[in-house]
Amino acid sequence: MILVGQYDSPFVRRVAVTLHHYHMPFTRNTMSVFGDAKAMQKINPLIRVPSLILEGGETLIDSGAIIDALDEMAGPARALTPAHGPQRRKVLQVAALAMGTCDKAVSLFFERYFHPGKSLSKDHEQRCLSQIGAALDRLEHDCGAPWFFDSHVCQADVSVGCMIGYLKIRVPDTFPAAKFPKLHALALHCETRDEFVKARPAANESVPARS
Ligand SMILES: N[C@@H](CCC(=O)N[C@@H](CS)C(=O)NCC(=O)O)C(=O)O
Repeated sequence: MILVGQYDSPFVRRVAVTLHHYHMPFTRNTMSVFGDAKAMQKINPLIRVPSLILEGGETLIDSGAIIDALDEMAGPARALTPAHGPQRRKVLQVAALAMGTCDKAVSLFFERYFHPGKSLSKDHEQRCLSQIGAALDRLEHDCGAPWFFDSHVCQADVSVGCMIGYLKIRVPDTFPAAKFPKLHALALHCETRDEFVKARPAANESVPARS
């Protein structure tokens, strides 16, 4: 399998963490959605990452849909998301909130990055900050220890861990650790694990140059 995308994306990183967790071998294509847009569009018409190219050549897009396929390959006994019932709903809801927070964090980062100074939309910035802040309050309230659902690691932890990793590097003002002690502890716990260490962004997996 070939994972397309860079690890500074929380969406790509959560797929990589999941692949490592399942000990599924893969190689990487670290092309950029900005620098390599034309080539990227041949893989995903939306010019987005992650994509996962399967052994037979089939291409999957969207981290949620990709992880769903990986869970099926891993089988219900190993899957990071329970196969059915209330536990499945709970894990998927936390992952949805974490990935939705990432959507807003990416929007916030791009607003600040591509519209610096006077061209920045304060209204858009404030809306993103409000959405991210409220989502983090909810996640902090619901978070257990040492894992989100207390005793066992699951896709909620992978998604929240990758979300916090992204917030810290791209929009650090949104994540004051003292305000979110349970999430902060969860992220530190995640980052000690082999699958997270193996999926850390390298120095060259970075933001596009401003045009
Ligand atoms: N819902 C998608 C979101 C993917 C996404 O937003 N990826 C970002 C990278 S952080 C991207 O490729 N953005 C480029 C663009 O949308 O132009 C997923 O979970 O995979």
